[in-house]
Amino acid sequence: MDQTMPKTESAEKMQIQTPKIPWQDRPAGCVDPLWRYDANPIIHRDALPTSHGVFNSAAVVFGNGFAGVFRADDKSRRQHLHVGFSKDGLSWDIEPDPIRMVSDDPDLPPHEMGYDPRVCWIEDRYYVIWCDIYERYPTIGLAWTRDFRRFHQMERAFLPFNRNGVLFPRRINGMYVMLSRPSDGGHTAFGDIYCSRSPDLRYWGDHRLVMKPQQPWETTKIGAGPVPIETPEGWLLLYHGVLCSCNGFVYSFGAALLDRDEPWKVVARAKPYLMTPARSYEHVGDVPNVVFPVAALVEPQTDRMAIYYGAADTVVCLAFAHVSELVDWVKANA
Ligand code: BMA
Repeated sequence: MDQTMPKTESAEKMQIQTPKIPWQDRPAGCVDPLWRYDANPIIHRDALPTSHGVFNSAAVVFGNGFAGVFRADDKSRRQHLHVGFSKDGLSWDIEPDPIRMVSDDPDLPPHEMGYDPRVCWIEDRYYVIWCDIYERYPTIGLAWTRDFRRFHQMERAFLPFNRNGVLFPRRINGMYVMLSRPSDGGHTAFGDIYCSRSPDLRYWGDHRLVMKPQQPWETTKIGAGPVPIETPEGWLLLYHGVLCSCNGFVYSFGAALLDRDEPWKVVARAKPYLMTPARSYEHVGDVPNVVFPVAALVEPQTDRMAIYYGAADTVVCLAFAHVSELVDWVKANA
């Protein structure tokens, strides 16, 4: 349940204090289950000297503060992963050079480009999962790290074409579990969320369909967002959904609850979206009309949740919610 502070032996020995996650109270008059940070965006497109844009990025608790893996597209429009650190989760130092992964296997085709990273603590280390560009085609890249300095590249989870791989933060009935979205090599005009299981994070099987688009706001395709959050009522999943308007794609996001033991089974799924592009920084940018949730920090003792989302494929933004209210909202709006 506690995703905010991995309880490693070394963390206990070092008496690391769990940092407070970013937070702002719900604004007066707001009746929505989720509200935006009033100083969005928190990371601007030119955060790096070489960046064309910084967006769709993941943050986790790390030591006394936070670490993140950021999507930064450079000025030749190559998509890179960069590591960053923060004391408060709001103001970030992002390394100017992309992450260089290491591997003991000389036969493993090296990671070169990738995007939309998620970061997940499982048992004793952090796993990074992203859309990897392998010989020009998208598939699911995986790596692990303990220190956000050395990233160990693992075998790619699937053949092309696949995107939006998201790991569950613990084994379920002994198996690692991943959500993903089979796709094509372009701006895919379809997409459902599938669940796969693995005994070792290398060989994946037991593929099951979880959800297909249902409502008009998500009618073109859907894909998992942040690492699912375990609640007594099921795994709380935020996911993006895409509508194809006469002016192109519109990316919103919604929420569902998945069964705790068999997470390919949907317990409840809200019909309305949770957030849709509605601020100028979500409407205007490289790709207009995109809100794309990638990470969620949770503070179980306060029920607080801070959601990192990319806006308009240009900047990183924050939104807030109470976990229990979101769960109630999903059930009430299913
Ligand atoms: C998807 C991915 C995301 C992006 C979105 C909207 O296919 O490329 O990174 O945010 O399109 O452009």
